[in-house]
Amino acid sequence: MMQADRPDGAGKLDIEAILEGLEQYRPRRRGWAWRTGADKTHHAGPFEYHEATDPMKTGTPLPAAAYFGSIDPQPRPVITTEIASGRFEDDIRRMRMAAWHGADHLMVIRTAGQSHIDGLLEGTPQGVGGVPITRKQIRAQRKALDMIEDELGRPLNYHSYISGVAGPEIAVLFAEEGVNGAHQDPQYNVLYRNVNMVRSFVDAAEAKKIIAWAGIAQIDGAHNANATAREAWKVMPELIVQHAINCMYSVKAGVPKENICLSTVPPTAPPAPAMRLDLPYAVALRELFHGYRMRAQQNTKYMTSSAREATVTHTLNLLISELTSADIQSTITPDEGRNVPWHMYNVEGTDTAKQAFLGMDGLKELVQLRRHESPMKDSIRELKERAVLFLEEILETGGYFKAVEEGFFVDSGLYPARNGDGIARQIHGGVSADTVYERDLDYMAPVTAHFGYNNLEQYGPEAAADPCSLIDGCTFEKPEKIVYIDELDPDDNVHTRLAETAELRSSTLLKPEMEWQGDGVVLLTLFLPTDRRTAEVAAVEIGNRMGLEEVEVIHTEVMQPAEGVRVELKGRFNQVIDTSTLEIPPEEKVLSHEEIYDEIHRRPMKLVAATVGEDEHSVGLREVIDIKHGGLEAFGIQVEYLGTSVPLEKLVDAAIETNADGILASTIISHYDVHYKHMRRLHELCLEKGLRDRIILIAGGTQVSPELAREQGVDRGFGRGTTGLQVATFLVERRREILGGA
Ligand code: Z98
Repeated sequence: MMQADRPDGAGKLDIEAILEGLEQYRPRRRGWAWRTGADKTHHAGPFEYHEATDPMKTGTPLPAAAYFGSIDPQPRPVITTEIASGRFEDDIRRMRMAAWHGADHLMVIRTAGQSHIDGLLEGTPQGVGGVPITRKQIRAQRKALDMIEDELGRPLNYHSYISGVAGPEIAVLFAEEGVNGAHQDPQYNVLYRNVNMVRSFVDAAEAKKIIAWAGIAQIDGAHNANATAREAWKVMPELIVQHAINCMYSVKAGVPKENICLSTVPPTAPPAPAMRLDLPYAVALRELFHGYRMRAQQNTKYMTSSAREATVTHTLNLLISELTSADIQSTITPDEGRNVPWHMYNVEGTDTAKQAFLGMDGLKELVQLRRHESPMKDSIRELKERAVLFLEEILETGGYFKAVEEGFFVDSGLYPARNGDGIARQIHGGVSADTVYERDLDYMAPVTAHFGYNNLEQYGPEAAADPCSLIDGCTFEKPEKIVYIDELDPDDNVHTRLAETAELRSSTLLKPEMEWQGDGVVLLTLFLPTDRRTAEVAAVEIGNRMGLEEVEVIHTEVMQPAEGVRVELKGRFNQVIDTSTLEIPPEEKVLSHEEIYDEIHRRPMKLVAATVGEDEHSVGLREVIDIKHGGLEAFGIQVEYLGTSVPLEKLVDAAIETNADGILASTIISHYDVHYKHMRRLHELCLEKGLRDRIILIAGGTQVSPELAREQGVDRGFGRGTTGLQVATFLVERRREILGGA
């Protein structure tokens, strides 16, 4: 397998060491970081890039980079990965893997609906139903990301959600701990988490003040309407309205436009004619929300358990992102459709985005959107009109709260049509209803980034401008005032979890994992020539018989109803392998294609080749010679192919006549070790003719053992599966030994 060749990471992250001294750890910067260098033309290997950004110091290039000198150019948009394992200590390692592939926006999504939590949590409990985000987790992850930033030479944005009735407290926590991006949208709370609408908007104003102070980039929640509505492509006008409400509310609370990111989502997916529906929508958003940023998320509404299908939808979505210059590209991973939030899918999603953007570099110089011609023109105009009418109707109805009471939102009708299936909430209903009070006249809060009335005048102009000067700074200015609580629960915490897997980090024991260290999870792909239902049950039986535990079918796909089904299984391999007991042969080194090619062009090489004795099997030899699959010809090596069943004497004479550098003798038949006898004879003939010390002898064949071949006197034997690159490498290196020099 070819793998792009880059320096290895400097050892594994030491998770235990990261957890030490967290009490004193302070984030080293605040605020969001965009990629730099987008204004320059970049060069990588043989190519010029028109839409790239500054490269990283190291990283893991795309697989095909192996053909282009292991280049790893970085596209223009920030690339997001969502980490969802629920164990922050394992997520740290996953963040590093994704960041090495090019993700610079690490979004931590809790496995619990954190919006349901009405206060800050301390420690790192696993809890019931998942892990919420806590100060300890944030601090540990921010610390790890600071280390990974140094490794890569690029800032990494850390992100989570400011939602629920604890939203303002969470915002404070995020500002204190150097979180760089956050979802914040009061409409999300109202519609999906049934938080009281008045409370939600008041809280949002305070949270947004803090977001503004901390330079956090904000992502809204409009896309959730698409994910929730029954006929999701019909909610486009509403999506525009939701974006508009959160954008304007945020601007009024003081968040700069360039930190407000619309959470855009292409509303539909194939087999719908997705591009015709989704592209005009994306263009309309760009035009309406001039000056704001676009965070493009992949469509998740129409995602099944097929990773292939999800990847194609993602790629089509990336084309829209390219054409409309998305600023942040989310790579919600194909695992969404089948609930397997595994390391490799974070990396795959990141690579899909990087690959597609690099492949489309400069596309907009080549193609133009037919913006002002039908049907695009009409679609855009129609969408804008519907959205504006929607906003007007909200005003006529008596405002946003009234509209929510009347179920205007997440209705599956294409506005102005309504299906009456929207989400309706009541002004005095929901979580924390009627908990908003007008402030008393003497209300005073000595805090930074405070929203609303604050009776400070009596303390003079300095206090009015900087309320927390009254208490000698609050935790934003004086982080030493933060009360850091490590762990509260002696049993349910990160140290007990790590103790269970300590051996896997400190010994030669190895266990497969997909999500958490030592989980033992493996994925198997099978084809079963039967119907779907039988295949599902049979696959589990096969997994059980293979010794896997907790076997589960995670995907089936009918190839043909009677002929068979593709099944993907997950299960647990609950054993450890001790790598110290493995016999690991040294990896065969090959020279790069370029090095061989250059050398052959400086110092041409000629060979004669044939199948020898009575042997008519020429396919393997021809494959090694022919240019088609990267054989010797591909490097410029000249090969005189003499045919099949060629007597050894004739082969040696031909080598002498043509002044060849080497002989390739292919010998498949192995009865009575005839193949080895041929090799010995070949060696002897060359000795007799006095050319053995200057000719390279290579014997190949399916039954050839390299060691036994050497014993017969040839320079090298090649067995089954040999490639042209391996043979060319040997030829070049052997000739260097004979003639000297490189
Ligand atoms: C995304 N893949 O946006 P809970 N606030 C907003 C949200 O959109 C979300 C939450 C809070 C999606 C992730 N979004 C889904 C505006 C969630 C999360 O209630 O704790 O799950 O809040 O990238």
